[in-house]
Amino acid sequence: MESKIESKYDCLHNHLFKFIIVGDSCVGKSCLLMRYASDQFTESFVTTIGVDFSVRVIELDDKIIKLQLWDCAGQERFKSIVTSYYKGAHGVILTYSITNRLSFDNIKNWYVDCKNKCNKNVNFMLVGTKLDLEKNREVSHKEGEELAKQLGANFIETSAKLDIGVDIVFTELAKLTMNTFIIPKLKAKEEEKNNINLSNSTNFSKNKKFKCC
Ligand SMILES: Nc1nc2c(ncn2[C@@H]2O[C@H](COP(=O)(O)OP(=O)(O)OP(=O)(O)O)[C@@H](O)[C@H]2O)c(=O)[nH]1
Ligand SMILES: [Mg+2]
Repeated sequence: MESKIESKYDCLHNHLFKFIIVGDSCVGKSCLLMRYASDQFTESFVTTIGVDFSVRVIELDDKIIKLQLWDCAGQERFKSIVTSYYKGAHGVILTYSITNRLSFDNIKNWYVDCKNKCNKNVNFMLVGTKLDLEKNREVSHKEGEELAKQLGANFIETSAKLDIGVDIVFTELAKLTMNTFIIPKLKAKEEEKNNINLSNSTNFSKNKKFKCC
């Protein structure tokens, strides 16, 4: 019964995007996802074992997009399991906590890992979490912006606790994915169709001329 419902639900989307969320342990990856997927937040810390998975369906440019969201554990001991989930990702959410300098310094390592193992055209969002803890800030907004520029990523600071900027992370990444992976394919298909029509009409006029003579 459950699989029937799932397969019916699967038919309802136009596109499926796979996003992974990576970064050091305790930066707030699971909380970001929990806020986005089920509008909840918890103060207690339960470290992710391996990977967790959520789904959210959104509408973008009149299309239904199913977002497959993979929450990757930040702890080093899960690294080899986690990296096996990078394959096929359309988007990467690189997370650090604005209250933790080391998590920011480690972003470059997460970036290199993903760059090596993900799709060639994968898009990156750099996300500074725990914006509500301004008094404990160790990484300035400007530093975040500069790193994002270096990595060719979009940048935003968020608070899962106060629900600030969370939706933007995912909708921006979905828009980037649409522009990188979907629109070029649709344009190529359209061009191919036009070329076929054009060559058909040329053949038709050639044939016509032949008959007349
Ligand atoms: N104040 C505040 N705390 C947050 C926020 N997001 C997460 N936290 C807290 O940070 C801790 C770690 O959050 P998680 O989301 O479990 O961290 P994680 O990055 O998934 O960690 P791993 O699963 O070990 O990789 C928890 O105690 C959360 O309550 C936030 O926006 N503001
Ligand atoms: Mg987690």
